[in-house]
Amino acid sequence: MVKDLNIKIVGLGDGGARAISKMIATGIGKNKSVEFLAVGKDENILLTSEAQKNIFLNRDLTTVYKNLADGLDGANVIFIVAGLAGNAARAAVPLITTCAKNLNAVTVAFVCRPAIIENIPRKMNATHTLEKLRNVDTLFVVPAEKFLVFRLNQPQISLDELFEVADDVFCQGVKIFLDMLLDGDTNLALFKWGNAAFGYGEGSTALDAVKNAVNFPTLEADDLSGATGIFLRLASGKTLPLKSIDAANNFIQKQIPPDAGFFSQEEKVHALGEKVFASIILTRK
Ligand SMILES: Nc1nc2c(ncn2[C@@H]2O[C@H](COP(=O)(O)OP(=O)(O)OP(=O)(O)O)[C@@H](O)[C@H]2O)c(=O)[nH]1
Ligand SMILES: [Mg+2]
Repeated sequence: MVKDLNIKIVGLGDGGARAISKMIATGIGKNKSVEFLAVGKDENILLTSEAQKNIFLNRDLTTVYKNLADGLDGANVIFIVAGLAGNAARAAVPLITTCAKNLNAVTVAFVCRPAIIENIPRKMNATHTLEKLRNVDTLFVVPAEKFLVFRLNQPQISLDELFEVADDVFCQGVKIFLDMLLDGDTNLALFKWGNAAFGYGEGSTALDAVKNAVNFPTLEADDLSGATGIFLRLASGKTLPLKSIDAANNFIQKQIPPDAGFFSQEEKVHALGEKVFASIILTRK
């Protein structure tokens, strides 16, 4: 059990740095002990980064490792946010997972696979880095094309616009995960989910919110039937009637294998008002 969570969120490369800047701008993690680090080789991106610590990536990996170890010191949860195909991810992921091991920290990665139109060296980087990411405790991989589904009404979307969607979706994913890490005693061993996916939905009832969450574009149609475990969090400003929570839980439980783990948690958050917000983290083989 961990009493005081110390969370570090590391953005790797231009993509990762942009994603964490958005997290900082939208106030993610501001009521928890969260610190942001940006790691990259583009000085312009690092100069404009709002992260508490910016680590310049160069060929001197010993110094980079030392800077990372300094930046990550004290962490018990480390998030990695990156475009899988980047050179920053390729260089820094093994260093971060080594630091995490030394700190005995739980590692959670949110990464996007390169878009189909990206070049072959980048795709090879992605394959290489994905292998290294098998060492993390929880891994969310979203293919870039998935982000198109969030903008079906915008057929002329550019690659840059697509990555803006990616940043928003990663903000949402990190927020979901942080919300599930309750303050006070947290059994971090529970947050080692392996190959995972997340979904998010809102509604006027718990059931509506859950239905929307399972239809979140990052989830596949057969994700529930193949799930090994589900974590569901329902949050609302109003007190949810037990019957409504039951309906939401049942909706999920009847779609997952009988031996899949199912955990659900409710939280009253005054600022949320009348709406119900459902977040799902799903684990799969
Ligand atoms: N989430 C997000 N992903 C991005 C963004 N821009 C690019 N990507 C994706 O991330 C991958 C890595 O790109 P960068 O983040 O620029 O990589 P880098 O580490 O700076 O290294 P280089 O490969 O040298 O550019 C790309 O192949 C894209 O798939 C962005 O703004 N946000
Ligand atoms: Mg780049």
